[in-house]
Amino acid sequence: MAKTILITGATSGFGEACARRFAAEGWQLILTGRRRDRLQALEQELGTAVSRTLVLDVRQRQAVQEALGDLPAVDVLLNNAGLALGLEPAWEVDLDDWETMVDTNVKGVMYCTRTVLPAMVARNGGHVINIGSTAGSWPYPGGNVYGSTKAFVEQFSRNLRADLLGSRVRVTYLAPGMAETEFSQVRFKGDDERAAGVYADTEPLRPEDIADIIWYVANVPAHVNINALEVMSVYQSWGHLAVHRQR
Ligand code: NDP
Ligand code: 8X3
Repeated sequence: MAKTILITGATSGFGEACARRFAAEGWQLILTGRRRDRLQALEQELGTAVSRTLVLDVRQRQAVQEALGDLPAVDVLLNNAGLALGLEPAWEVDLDDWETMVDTNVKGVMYCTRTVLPAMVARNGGHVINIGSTAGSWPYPGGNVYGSTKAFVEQFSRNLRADLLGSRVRVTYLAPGMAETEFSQVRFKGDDERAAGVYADTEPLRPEDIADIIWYVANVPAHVNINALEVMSVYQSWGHLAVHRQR
C-alpha cells in the first residue's frame, strides 16, 4: 500500500519540491498551506497522488486539530511551514513579526505534532521530520527570534525522541542553510530586489536538494533514525567571531 506524507507549507519552496518528489516515488500526499490557489494548482499537476489538500494556517490551534485530527494513517509528518520576518536588530524589530515567527515556527510545529502523533504511537510507526535552520545553531545579526525559533525546533525534535523511545516512531531534525525559495521575499515583505540580492552571484541550495535529502531520510530502514542533519551549499560556511574595535 502507498505510504502517505503530510506536508505543512506545501505551496512553495521545500514543501512544494517534496510534494513533487514524493509523488514521483508513488507516495500519497496530504498538502497544506494557506494559499488555496497554489494547493489547487499542485493538485491539478500531481493528480491522484494528492489524497487531499487542506487550506490551513498552522497558527490556528483549533483549526489544526480539526483538520489533522482525524486523518487516515500518516507515515511522515513534514513540519515545514515556517518563515522569517525582517532582519532588524532586536531593539528595532516589530514585535508583531516576532510573534508571528513564534506562532508559526514554534506553536505551529507543536500543534501539528501533538495532533498527528497519537495515531503514530497507536500504530507504532511513523516519522516526524522537522525543518529547522542553520540559524538555529549559528547566530547572525538580525537572526534574533527567527534563529531562536529554530533552536526550539531542534531541541523539541530531540525531546520527542526521548519521549518516543520504545516505539518505532522516528523523529528527524533537518537544518538547511541558505536556499533559494520564497523565503527571502517573505522575510523582506515583498522587496524582491533585496530578496534576490541574498542569492546573487552564488549558488544556494535548491528546494529539490532538500527534497532529495528528505526523501532519503524518510526511506532508510525502519530501525534507523537519523537524528539531525545540517546541510549547506558548498558556497556557504561560517564567519569568524565578531569583534568591535573602538580605534
Ligand atoms: P517558502 O516561503 O518558499 O515556503 C514557506 C511555506 O510555509 C509556504 O508553503 C507557506 O505557505 C508556508 N507557511 C508560512 N506560514 C504559514 C502558516 N501560518 N500556516 C501554514 N503555512 C504557512 O520558504 P522555504 O521553503 O524556504 O521554507 C520552508 C521552511 O524551511 C521554513 O520553516 C523555513 O524557515 C525553513 N528554512 C528555509 C531556508 C531557506 O534559506 N530558504 C533555510 C533553512 C530553513 P502559505 O503562504 O501558502 O501558507
Ligand atoms: C534560512 C537560512 O541563514 O537566512 O533559515 O537564516 S538563514
